[in-house]
Amino acid sequence: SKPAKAVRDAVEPAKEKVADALTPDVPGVPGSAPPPVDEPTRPRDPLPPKAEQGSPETRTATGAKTGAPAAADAQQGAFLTTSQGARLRDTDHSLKAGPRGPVLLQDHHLREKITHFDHERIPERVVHARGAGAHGLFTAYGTAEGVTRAGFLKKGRETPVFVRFSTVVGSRGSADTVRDTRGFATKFYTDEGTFDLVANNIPVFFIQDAIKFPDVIHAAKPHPDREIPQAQTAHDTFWDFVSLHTEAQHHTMWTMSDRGIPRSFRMMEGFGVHSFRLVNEAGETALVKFHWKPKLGVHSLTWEEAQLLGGIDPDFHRRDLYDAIEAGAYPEWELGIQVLPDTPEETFAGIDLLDPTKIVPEELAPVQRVGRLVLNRTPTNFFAETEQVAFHVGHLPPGIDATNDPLMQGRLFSYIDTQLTRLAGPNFSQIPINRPHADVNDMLRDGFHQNAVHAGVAPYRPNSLDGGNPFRAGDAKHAFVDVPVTVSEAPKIRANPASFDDHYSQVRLFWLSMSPVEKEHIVGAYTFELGKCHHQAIKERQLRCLANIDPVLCAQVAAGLGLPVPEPTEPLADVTPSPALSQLGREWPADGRTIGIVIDPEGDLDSVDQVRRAVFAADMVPLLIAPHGGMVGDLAVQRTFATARSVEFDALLLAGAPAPAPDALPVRDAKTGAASPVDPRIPLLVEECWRHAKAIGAWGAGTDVLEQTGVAGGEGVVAGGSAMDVLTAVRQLMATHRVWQRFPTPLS
Ligand code: HDE
Repeated sequence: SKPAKAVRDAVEPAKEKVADALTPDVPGVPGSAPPPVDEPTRPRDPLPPKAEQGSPETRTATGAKTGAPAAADAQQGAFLTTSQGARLRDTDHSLKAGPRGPVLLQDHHLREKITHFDHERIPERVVHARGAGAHGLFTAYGTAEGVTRAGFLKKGRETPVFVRFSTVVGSRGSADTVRDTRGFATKFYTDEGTFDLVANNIPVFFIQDAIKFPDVIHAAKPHPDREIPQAQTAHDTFWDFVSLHTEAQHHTMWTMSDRGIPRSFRMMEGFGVHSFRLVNEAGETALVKFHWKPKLGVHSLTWEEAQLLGGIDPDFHRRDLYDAIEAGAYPEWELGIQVLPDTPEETFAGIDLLDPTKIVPEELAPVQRVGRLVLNRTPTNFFAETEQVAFHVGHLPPGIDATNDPLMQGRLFSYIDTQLTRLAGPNFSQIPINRPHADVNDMLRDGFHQNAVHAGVAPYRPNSLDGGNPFRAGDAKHAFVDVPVTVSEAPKIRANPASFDDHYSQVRLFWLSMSPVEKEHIVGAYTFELGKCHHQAIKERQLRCLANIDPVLCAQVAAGLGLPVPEPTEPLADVTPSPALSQLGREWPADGRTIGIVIDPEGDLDSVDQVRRAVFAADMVPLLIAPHGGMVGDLAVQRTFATARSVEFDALLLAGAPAPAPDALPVRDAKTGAASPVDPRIPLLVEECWRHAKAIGAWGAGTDVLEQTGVAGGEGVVAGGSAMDVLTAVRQLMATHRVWQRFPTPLS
């Protein structure tokens, strides 16, 4: 078809330049040349390379580079080429024997294009398949210098990082807001070698020994026969496993708590789980637990929000991360360490530091802040970066070492092993996102996907041919030295230490540390998940586990399931709660939060504009919701009544009571049956925001909507006064994340 006139005119000046690249009609075959330029835009100079494309190339002893110049990167030039750089005239038609004839085998471009496409997918991660990543910068405070000689923790040192957040159970295309543990893996590109802190948002794990990892994951993944449910723990095999392996009860309760449904990656803590061993310049060691503390606090969705989002916006967490970074509301965390003495027993306050199902309460060992992480750049290409990034617990710089935690020991083997398959061969450390920023001078050679052009003839040492290179580094040259921990004389044995048998005390500690409303959510989660199980024996077995944790919890869940309350089989542990575990009771900045503002095109738009600017100025995101898209006066509309849903807002403002669209069904007052004068989707917004305990504010005609929906005068509902007064009050309410008083609960 002929290009539209506007497009033709726009590309006209480019014709001359492009004409050189075109061949004329094949003699005797009229119309064999493509029509004069039918491209919608004109050729332009190559884009400047993106920052990460300038990341260090793989270096070798002699400094040989990987080869291709940066300008060879895809989609950087004006003309389409084959993978070999030959310019293409046509990529839309196969080479055929005549216009109606069969396709010729010689059509190399067709074969190259389709073959490459056929191989575009790689295996997804066996766990943590669904993820989102971002680049950032870590700046050290210097407060860890006494306990570790790691250079990146020295005062003021800045280290580039890449972080990948993930769910554990679901496939790559599963929803973000499912109830699950979240991964929080950070790659520090330090100048002493890469450090990967492969963490989760839950500080304990399901199992104590890596040999059981395939078992717990088989149990959590969809059933092998029907491959359902996707990304859920609410099914028989999961609960069969955790009720039979009572060491899993601690992690399971964290997953059933609000931690299992985070509001945002930006509002999650991260935990290294295992104890690590730090070593300082003097060779002294300490055991530490790593923590990430989010600037915005730890906050969660409600279960109903999480479920709604699974349908309305399955990419909710991914979108939230990218939107925040692109809006300049850079997510921030502080890295913290709990420093614990490295004694021969490897225990602290009676807690076995090698047991990954145990925490050390912050009240017993405070988290000392050692640096700040800011995520400030979204990936350029999801596959190249987020999908191909490969973390490994064994990527440790000098000054940080592993411990004998049997879970950690298994992880030290597993990550590189799975990546050999996932990234097809042993050279994935040469993929740009995985390239260390420290000089690499290894003697690893050849293999699939070898990108380096290694010079030299002697990849062995000692040698006398390559000038003796490479030499071994000593301590003074920042070598990694394994801490010479004494291994006790003990028989080889497949057994755990006796302290690993305590499966309930810290679960009770967690439960008792929760506020009443958090407890109610936990009861609701157990009741929902066990209610989805079909096997009676599994529900009863899990109730017996709950009986060993707390009688109130057990009785509440049993009541919901309609089952008798079992007797505990172990005495209830005598524990001291840890207030630090609760998400409530503090105030946090509301940076990057989203406020929905319902506007009436016929109403007072000046106050809307004023509020919108004030929301921006407070580093939050205002989204205007109107009956139709496009512009309302000078204001751009971001959501219409058709596209807005309460779950994407942290608070709601009503600047008017817009009339229903002429074709909308009337909404009726439940008591009087009278038709509502506002669009029916506005009461839905208000009711959901009320139910999810979000701050609601209204001024002018907007207050009529509050009256109509019956929420006027309720907790956390601000009405009347000027638009700016309402905004100020709503912002104050947002500091506690939700209006918790709306959830009266009998639990305490
Ligand atoms: Fe992992 N884990 N894991 N894990 N893990 C993987 O490595 C494994 C564990 C964690 O965004 C895999 O490259 C074993 C604890 C994160 O790319 C695999 C055991 C913690 C990620 C693997 C554990 C984690 C993974 C799958 C028990 C928190 C995603 C793909 C012994 C401290 C990293 C891959 C990313 C990924 C093994 C337990 C965190 C199979 C054997 C505990 C955040 O190697």
